[in-house]
Amino acid sequence: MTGSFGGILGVGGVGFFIAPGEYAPPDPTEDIRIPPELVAPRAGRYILRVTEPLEEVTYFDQLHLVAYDHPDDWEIYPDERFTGTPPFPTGKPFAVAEKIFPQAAQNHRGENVLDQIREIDRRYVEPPKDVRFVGYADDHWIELDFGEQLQNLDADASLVLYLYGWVEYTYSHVNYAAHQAGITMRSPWIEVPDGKGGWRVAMPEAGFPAGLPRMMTLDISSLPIRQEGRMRIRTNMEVFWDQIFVGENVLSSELRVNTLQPTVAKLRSLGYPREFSPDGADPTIYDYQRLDQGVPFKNMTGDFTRFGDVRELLEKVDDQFVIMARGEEIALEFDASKLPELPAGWTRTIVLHTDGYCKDMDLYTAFPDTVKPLPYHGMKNYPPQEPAPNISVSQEYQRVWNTRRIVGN
Ligand SMILES: [Ca+2]
Ligand SMILES: [Ca+2]
Ligand SMILES: [Ca+2]
Repeated sequence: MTGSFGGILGVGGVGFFIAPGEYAPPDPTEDIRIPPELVAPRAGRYILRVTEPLEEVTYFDQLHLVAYDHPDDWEIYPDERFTGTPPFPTGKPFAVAEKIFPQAAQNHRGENVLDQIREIDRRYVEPPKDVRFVGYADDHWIELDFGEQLQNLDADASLVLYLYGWVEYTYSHVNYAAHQAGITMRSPWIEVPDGKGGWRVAMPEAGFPAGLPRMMTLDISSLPIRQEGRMRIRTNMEVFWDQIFVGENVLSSELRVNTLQPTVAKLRSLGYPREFSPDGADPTIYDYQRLDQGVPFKNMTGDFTRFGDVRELLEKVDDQFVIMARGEEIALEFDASKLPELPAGWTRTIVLHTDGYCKDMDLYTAFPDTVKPLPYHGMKNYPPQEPAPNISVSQEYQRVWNTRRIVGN
């Protein structure tokens, strides 16, 4: 079976305009659980394609699979979400055995939305969009009531909130315009009852799903919700919630973890997978089987990584990147036979671990027309204010690998 799931390294965006003189700090790592139906090995190999269909440059520093072997009544999801500021999520696994769904859910207009958040089915709790600014919405919330279900949970067990959804990303130039209009984006936060019939902020930064549909996770052990079981998730972002539940983290030392480095990693030209909607709903899905070649995108000027075997560049985090342009892909294969046999009653969850950055060509993004300046892990933010350490190593890497000059238009 083939299929696509989208949007890696949204968290590693560099030069993204927040306010004049202020750019969002990138989080270079992302751990993405690959939907089990998409990752069944074929002839003993996991085969993946990492594509770049957007008008941007991607800098991949590291890329491998992590195989989590566990009892088959667990589901594993990494600690992942988009947070605007550090500390960034750890990427470590959470395990859920019993999903606890809200008994009631309503939106900011008081409408019952329980049905929309029960299943992952592209039926969402939808935001009241602000039509002037892509990615922005009016202040809104979803109110969840778990009833008494959380009261009898082990008081020491950590509690995790699972939110499956997606966001309409905004752009640097939209942030600029919104800033001019006096509007500030506020990413989701969590409120709990204040004991006086109102609500108070209990977690000012909850994060959001990093782009196209995926599960974000959030440790809410510290939230005072076990007694009353009520909380609100509130924001003015254009975010769509598809499924929401909580679960105790049942992870134990039983978990077995193995890492698989790619046996094949080839950088090459691809084209642009066509977008479609199977049901008329957003977001569209990329169809890898139907490619367009001519897309009226601009080019970023700079030295990109030469085509061919790039395994060496993806092995470790060393600021030596696969620098990839739009319309290109990395074709990856992993040898599944290197993994141990699964005990009876166990299953395997595959997570793609990536480390790197990306940069778009928006007019208000920092250095939107050039591959340089190259990001590096020690930088405080982008654009880096100091030159990268080990400049001679970096120059040698660039001389050897980045021999494919593209000139912008
Ligand atoms: Ca991360
Ligand atoms: Ca590297
Ligand atoms: Ca749904």
